[in-house]
This record gives sequence, C-alpha cells and structure tokens, in this order.
Amino acid sequence: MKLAHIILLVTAFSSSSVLVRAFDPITTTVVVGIGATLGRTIYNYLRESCDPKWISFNATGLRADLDSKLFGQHIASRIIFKALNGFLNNENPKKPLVLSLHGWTGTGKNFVSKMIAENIYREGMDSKFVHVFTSTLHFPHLSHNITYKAQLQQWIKGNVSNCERSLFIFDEMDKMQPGLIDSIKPYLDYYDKLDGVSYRKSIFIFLSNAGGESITETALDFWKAGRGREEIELKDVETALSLSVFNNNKSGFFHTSLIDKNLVDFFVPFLPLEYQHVVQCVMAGMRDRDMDPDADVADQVARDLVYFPKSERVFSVKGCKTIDSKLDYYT
Ligand SMILES: Nc1ncnc2c1ncn2[C@@H]1O[C@H](COP(=O)(O)OP(=O)(O)OP(=O)(O)O)[C@@H](O)[C@H]1O
Ligand SMILES: *[C@@H]1O[C@H](CO)[C@@H](O)[C@H](O)[C@H]1NC(C)=O
Ligand SMILES: *[C@@H]1O[C@H](CO)[C@@H](O)[C@H](O)[C@H]1NC(C)=O
Ligand SMILES: *[C@@H]1O[C@H](CO)[C@@H](O)[C@H](O)[C@H]1NC(C)=O
Ligand SMILES: CC(=O)N[C@H]1CO[C@H](CO)[C@@H](O)[C@@H]1O
Ligand SMILES: [Mg+2]
Repeated sequence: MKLAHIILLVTAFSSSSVLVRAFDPITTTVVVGIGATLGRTIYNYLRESCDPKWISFNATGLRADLDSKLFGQHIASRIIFKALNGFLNNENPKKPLVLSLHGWTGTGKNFVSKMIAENIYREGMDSKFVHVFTSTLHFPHLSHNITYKAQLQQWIKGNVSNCERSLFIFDEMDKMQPGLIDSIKPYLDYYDKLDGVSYRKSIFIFLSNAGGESITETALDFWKAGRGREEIELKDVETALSLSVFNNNKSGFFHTSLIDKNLVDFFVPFLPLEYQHVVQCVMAGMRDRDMDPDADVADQVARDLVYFPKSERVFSVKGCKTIDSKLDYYT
C-alpha cells in the first residue's frame, strides 16, 4: 500500500515538472508578470484609494441633496454649499476648511455631515478617509486629558499623511472637555506644512448643541414679530452664536483658541424645526420606506410631538429625531 502511494507521488511530481518545463522561462515570466499587473489593477480598482476616482466633489449632488432633503434650514444650506464649493474648487487653499455646526437637537447636523461625506467620497461615511470622533465615546475621562491630546494629534497627523483630502467630524463638541480641542489648533492654522505634512486640503466639521438657545431665541423673536423664518439671516445669529459658544464653560469650545484666533471659517446655525418641517420629515421617512406618503399619518405623527415654548407650541423639542421609530408605531 505505502509503496503504491510513493510511486504515485513520484509520478505526479515528475509529470508536473515536465509540464513546467514545457514553458520556456521567458513565457513564464511574461505570464506571471501579466498576472501580477492584472491582480494589482483589480486590487486598486476595488480598494478605496486617495485619488480622484474615489474622492471627487459632486457639487450638483450636494446642491440637490440640500435642496430636496434638508428641511427648514435655509441659512445652513446656503453657507454649507458655498463654503464647500469654494474650498473644493480651490487648487491651493491657504488653510483647511473648518465648519462648526450649531443648533437644537434633531435639526439635521449629523444628517448634513453625512450628505457632505456622500458627495465627496464615493464610499460616503464608510470611507476610510472620513473620521468621526465622538466626545463621549473617544474622550470620556476628564483625567486622561494628556493622553487624549497626544492621541488626537497623532491620529490626525497619521490620517492626513495617508490622504490630504481627509474629513474629520467631531460630534458632541459640547460634551468634550474644555482645552482638548486646542491640541489640534496648529493643524487648522495657516501653515504650509507641519513636519512635512500639509493639512490645507482637509476638512474639519464640529457638531454641537452649544449656542442652540441663542439661535432659538432669535427664531422665536422673529416668529413673535410676525416675520417669516426665511427672513432670518446669518448676521442675525452669528455674533451671538460665537459669543455664547465661546463663553459656555461646559462646552469643548470654552475659551478655545480656535475661536479666539478665528480658525473656524463658518459658524453654521441650525434653526429649531416647526410643525410643518416635522410633517415634511415624516413624509420623507415614508418615502424612504417605499410607503405611499400619507398626509394624514404625517399630520398625526407631527401633532403628537412635544413643542415649545409651552404656550405657543412653535418648535419641536426633538426636532425630527425619533420620527423614524414613531413611523413603526403609527403604520
Ligand atoms: N432639517 C432636517 N431636514 C430633514 N430631516 C431632518 C432634519 N433634521 C433632522 N432630520 C432627520 O432627523 C434625523 C436626526 O437628525 P440629526 O441626527 O441630524 O440631528 P442632530 O442635529 O445631529 O441632533 P443632535 O444635536 O441631537 O445630535 C436625521 O437622520 C434626519 O432623518
Ligand atoms: C452627482 O449627483 C447627481 C445627483 O445626485 C447624480 O445624478 C450624478 O450621477 C452625480 N455625479 C457623479 C459624477 O457622481
Ligand atoms: C488635566 O486634568 C487635570 C485634572 O483633571 C488638570 O489639573 C490639568 O491641568 C489638566 N491638564 C491639561 C493639560 O489640561
Ligand atoms: C460656569 O458658568 C456659570 C455661569 O456663568 C457659573 O455659575 C458656574 O459656576 C461655572 N462653572 C464652572 C465649572 O466654572
Ligand atoms: C494612521 C493613523 O493614525 N490612523 C488613525 C486615523 O484615525 C483613526 C480614528 O478615526 C485611528 O484609529 C487611526 O489610527
Ligand atoms: Mg447629532
């Protein structure tokens, strides 16, 4: 039995070597070469890389998304489009783009960040060049402040060295410990290069509820004066916004040099949402689920939410948040 096995093995070996010898070395090299090149091409084709095939700004797409999917945010929508369009069409920006989005809960800050990512990166939020830092998740402990600072600098430096067109989203900035964000100040400033790395093509977006009260006050003043929401302009909220953010001792922006040194390019206010916007959100939610949009259901969902101030019931307390789960309940 064993002998038979060995004979079989030897026969197999010799016949395979005969097969290999049938190709001369040059043909073999060419075949292997073509195979390797093809392999690498396919690999690069499938694997996300830091080049225009995977990263290119779709201005039409962003415009369309902001116009058709984002409700009740005329100021934010305008600033965000202009800021990104200007920055991404500039071959040689002097500094990275820094946006700070502020507003009441459920008004669309994360929603817009996602739109931005999807219209720059083919992989959207799943792109390996899009980085989301959540204060309560990544930097929870006050006592680890020194470690966090070093870690944050190292991450950003490493990520931008990988790809200068990187997008960083800092969520829950108002829950970040004061002082931590200052560690990335040098990267946001007007430098050609720092340690051989250029940060000027990256985008930084901060999200927070800080300043939400001052925006809401302005919106309420307009409402009480009988003026249209669309009449609110950036200048009506901008100064109060940056001041209240800067002076809020509970927020990650407290006395930060990012604001002091004017490194934030745009403070983007998100207005609190009214009843009509909630209805639009519900209708959009039904369309997303391939349901026939039903105005009666939308009305009912919107009517059952809580609004403030208590007497006037103008703005939705949770904005358009929790609507998705409500839809399961009402239909
Ligand atoms: N202005 C809006 N237009 C359309 N949909 C909206 C809008 N605001 C919120 N939504 C819907 O509500 C969901 C929750 O909104 P989002 O997560 O963006 O809120 P947020 O502003 O980040 O709130 P928070 O401050 O609590 O984090 C979104 O996924 C979106 O479906
Ligand atoms: C840009 O977005 C529009 C609208 O979403 C879409 O039709 C178009 O195919 C996109 N263009 C590219 C190059 O991805
Ligand atoms: C870190 O936190 C400690 C107390 O928690 C504080 O005394 C110290 O000043 C902080 N260090 C920095 C660099 O912020
Ligand atoms: C923050 O500011 C408020 C009022 O401005 C003050 O009452 C409070 O003590 C401050 N908190 C801290 C931790 O400094
Ligand atoms: C190379 C490098 O530093 N990559 C970092 C990019 O950021 C993520 C966090 O989003 C880190 O986990 C990586 O280590
Ligand atoms: Mg959010």
